[in-house]
Amino acid sequence: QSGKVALNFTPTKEDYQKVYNKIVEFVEDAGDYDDGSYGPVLVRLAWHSSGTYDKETKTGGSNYATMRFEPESTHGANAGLNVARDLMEKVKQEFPWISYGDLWTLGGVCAIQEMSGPKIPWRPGRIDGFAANATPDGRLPDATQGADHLRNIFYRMGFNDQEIVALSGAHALGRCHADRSGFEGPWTFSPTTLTNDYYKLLFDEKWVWKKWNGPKQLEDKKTRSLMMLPTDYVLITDKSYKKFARAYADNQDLFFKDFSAAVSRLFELGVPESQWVTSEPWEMKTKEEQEA
Ligand code: CCH
Repeated sequence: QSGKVALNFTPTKEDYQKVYNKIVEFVEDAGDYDDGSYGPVLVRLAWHSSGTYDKETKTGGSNYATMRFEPESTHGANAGLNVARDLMEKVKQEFPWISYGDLWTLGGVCAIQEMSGPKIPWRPGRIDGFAANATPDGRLPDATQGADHLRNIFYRMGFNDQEIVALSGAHALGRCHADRSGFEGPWTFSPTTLTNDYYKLLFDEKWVWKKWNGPKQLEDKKTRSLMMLPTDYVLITDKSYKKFARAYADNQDLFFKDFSAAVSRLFELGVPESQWVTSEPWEMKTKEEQEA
């Protein structure tokens, strides 16, 4: 699994594009899994591997891919991400020269772009670390909490309110699983396509507390088939968050632009400048662009 890989060549952008294309194959070959795509869970893996960053101590982040190690791999927040890590392991078998941090973040980039999202500028340079680099539990957000908790967590990574709201739009994708987080259900009607529907639904639907034995979550009164976490709902109750949520609900292009910038930065957290192989991040080509 770890061990040194003899680098008898310097990978180029084309080599990383080959990895990207292999990830596309695996994402699409999901059969009955969830909504027919591994895309959302790959986005969650990339985010949880990056979102442990602490700007004060400069620890955590995507550099060392420490989620490979216990106890980080078994932190409650990471429940279910073994699915995504196992999938990426298959890609790693074919491209043993790529670091896990580069592979996981490229997986997130690929998933977002292939699910109709914006281009996410990305560059390689992360290195594999050790179990000693693993981060303590509690660095990722707790969905049962409120606006101040989100600020504590995301300010620690170096993000502001606007970026918190933009990043949260990733919840247009995927769903909650009772056997992973305890929560249940998707946020939108199109969980494998990135849109600004997450913000639109927050404003347009009436959200009521779900009556069930699980953790506190909201459901849309009309269809009762969609969900919001307590931390999602604060985006329209907190005054500062709300103005950005409104702007993204009204303008998908603005959301895509801000989402792209924030995600690109998120995936680079914790990587020393000297490690990047290029000063300008790359735009990887989508499958569609290569077929055109
Ligand atoms: Fe998230 N997220 N997330 N999230 N998340 C969950 C699922 C996804 C929080 C809690 C949860 C971001 C921010 C937050 C995704 C991307 C992002 C789940 C369900 C919980 C709980 C897990 C399960 O049961 O499978 C909280 C709290 C925050 C606070 O801000 C950010 C930022 C991103 C990415 C930029 C994606 C995608 C999913 C769906 C995963 C899947 O398997 O479908």
